[in-house]
Amino acid sequence: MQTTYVMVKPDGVQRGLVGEIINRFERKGLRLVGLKSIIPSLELVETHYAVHKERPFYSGLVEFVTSGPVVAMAWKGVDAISVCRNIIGATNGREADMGTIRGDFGMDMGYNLIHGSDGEDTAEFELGLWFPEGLNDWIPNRETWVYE
Ligand code: IDP
Ligand code: MG
Repeated sequence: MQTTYVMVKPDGVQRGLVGEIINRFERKGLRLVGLKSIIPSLELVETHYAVHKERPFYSGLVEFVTSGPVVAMAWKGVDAISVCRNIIGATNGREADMGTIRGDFGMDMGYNLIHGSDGEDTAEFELGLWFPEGLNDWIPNRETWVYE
C-alpha cells in the first residue's frame, strides 16, 4: 500500500470541481485518509515546489497556488502514487488524455487543476508538509455500515 498527496489547486476550487475530482479517486477504490481546505502560506507552497525553484514559471506558480483555498488530500491504495497520477493526466490539459481530470477539464499548462506526488520520496515529503497533524486511516468495511 502507498499513500500519496493530491491537491485541488485554486483553479479547481474556483471552478467548482472539488466534488467531481474527489469522486474520481473515491470511485476508483482509493481510500481517503486526509482531507482539508486550506489557504496555504507562501512558505508552505515555496517548500512544496522547491524542486522547481530555478524554473521560469516558479514565481507565477507559487503566486497561483497561494492565491486562494486549495483542497489537500491523502489517498491510500496499492500503487496509489501512479494510480493517482494516471487519474490526473499529463501536465498540459490540452495534451492530457480524455478521461483524465486534466484532459477532461483543463486547457492550460499552469492552471491544470490538480497536483499529485510523483514518487515515494515526494509523497512522504509532501504528506508530512501538508498534513503535519497526521492522517486518519481506517479499515474499509462497507457491510458494517449497510446493516445495523
Ligand atoms: P506535474 O504537476 O504534472 O507533476 P511539474 O512538471 O511537476 O508537473 O510542474 C509542477 C506544476 O508547475 C505544474 O502542475 C503546473 O501547474 C506548473 N508548470 C509546469 N510547467 C509549466 C510551464 O511551462 N508553464 C507554467 N506552469 C508550469
Ligand atoms: Mg510534479
